[in-house]
Amino acid sequence: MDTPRPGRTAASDADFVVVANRLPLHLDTTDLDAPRWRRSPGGLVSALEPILRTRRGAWAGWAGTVTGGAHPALPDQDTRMHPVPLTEDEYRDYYEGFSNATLWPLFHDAVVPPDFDQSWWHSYLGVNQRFAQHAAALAGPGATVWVQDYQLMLVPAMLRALRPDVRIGFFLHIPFPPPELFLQLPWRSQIVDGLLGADLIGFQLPGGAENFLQLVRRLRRGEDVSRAPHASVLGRVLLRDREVRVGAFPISVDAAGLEDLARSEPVRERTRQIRRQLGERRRIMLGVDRLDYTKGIDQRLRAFEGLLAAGRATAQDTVLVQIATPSRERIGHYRRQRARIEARVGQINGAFGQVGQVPVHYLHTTVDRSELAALYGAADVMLVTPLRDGMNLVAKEFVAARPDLGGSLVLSEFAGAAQELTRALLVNPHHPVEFQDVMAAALGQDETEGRRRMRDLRHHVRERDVHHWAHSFLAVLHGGSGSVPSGPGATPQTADVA
Ligand code: GDG
Repeated sequence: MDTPRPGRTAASDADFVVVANRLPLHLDTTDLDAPRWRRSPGGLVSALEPILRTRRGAWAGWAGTVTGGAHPALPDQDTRMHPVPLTEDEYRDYYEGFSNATLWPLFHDAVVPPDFDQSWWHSYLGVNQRFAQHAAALAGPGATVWVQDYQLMLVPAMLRALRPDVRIGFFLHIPFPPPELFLQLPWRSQIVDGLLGADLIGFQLPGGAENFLQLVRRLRRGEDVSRAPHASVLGRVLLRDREVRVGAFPISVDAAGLEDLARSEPVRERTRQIRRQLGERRRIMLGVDRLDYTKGIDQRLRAFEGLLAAGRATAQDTVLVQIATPSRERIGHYRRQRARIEARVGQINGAFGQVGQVPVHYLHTTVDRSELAALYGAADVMLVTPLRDGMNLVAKEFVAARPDLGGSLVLSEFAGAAQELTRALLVNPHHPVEFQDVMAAALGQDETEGRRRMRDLRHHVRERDVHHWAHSFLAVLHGGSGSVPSGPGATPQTADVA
């Protein structure tokens, strides 16, 4: 008999619940009198949607507005979506503060100094508790709950306290830092205890999983931590009453979907148009990033400036298109980063451009998915050069969008993707001379060699797509070893994840 528990309602019948900071929907308030829900497509949602559909699924997350007022009803096809409200203060303290000015920089090598603030921590605690309550209310008896990312690291333990019957997975999308960095965090033990509420903790890379296991050994001496690598699982933490598995599950993209888009006639026509507009004979370099200090946009611009200054490229023969998507704009480090980048673009165009021909096209905007695919198709060189990145989906999207085998990928060693995409041209973005050399090598790459590399990269991305990622995580969460057959034909393993 199913006994009522705190936070549960009569409607709590979902078999599979995703808990993420954001819903894959947002409220479009362009018309303030008639706000409307719109879909925010992305890799995570395309991987999880089939599972949400075939099992009684639900997704709990913030809808992206702090209006506080009542939301309009969700469209019929989206009734599995459950908005978790945030107040204006929580947005500032939990989201901009603790999540993005404490955890984000700390977990990215402290590229900028993290701020530690007690009131942000309190807000993080309160919001995590609310997410745990929503998840507890949605989950049916014995359901599977998959918690996503650094904003919600306390949810696994909070949820377990409310609902010991559910199976809990946690996946971290950003890097997990070495213990000596993590230990700076004043609330380090609470975060580790929060994560250990899960049955399976997934990281992007084996290195992140190893960092976490080492940390647990240091912080919780009584516990038995064993390293027992088997497929995706790298180790286990034996708690008094249960076991937590720790593994690496590199995320990926909807490769088939992107390839279809890239092959569509409107996208191909737009690619040709972009090439004509930028100059048929010019080589096109492309960067696509959220405007974040971890993405290395500034270093990339400086390397390009170096090439121009040395005469290894000119505005007549080369152009760099940089899409910088607006992100976290109220946070000081982000505002300063934007100012630095825009000043650098002005400087480069001022020094090396001429009327009608500038070397850098900088767009501080979000473009739609088709435009993005067309840009990927137009690029001779894709520059993905973060200083630190959990994975980096842009690198994998570029590869998926090049069925013509054209274009070369310059990829930072410090992106998680570099561990898989070893046939890219790898670069240390901190090394200005090497950066310029690799850029020049990519611009001058022999076509046959480029096609060979692209074929290998594509083989990898198509085999290890986002469906493979979701199914291998869920297979381990349900007791498997994590070795799921890969490739487009191997998609839904619903028997495995049921
Ligand atoms: C975190 C981790 C990890 C960007 N501009 C536009 C646009 N995008 C899309 C890209 C890509 C996504 O945003 C960015 O993904 P990344 O992986 O590059 O970076 P983060 O946002 O930092 O993501 C990262 C990821 O989580 C997943 O686990 O890989 O390491 O930091 O999909 O295409 N999309 C459209 N217009 C744009 O202007 N349509």
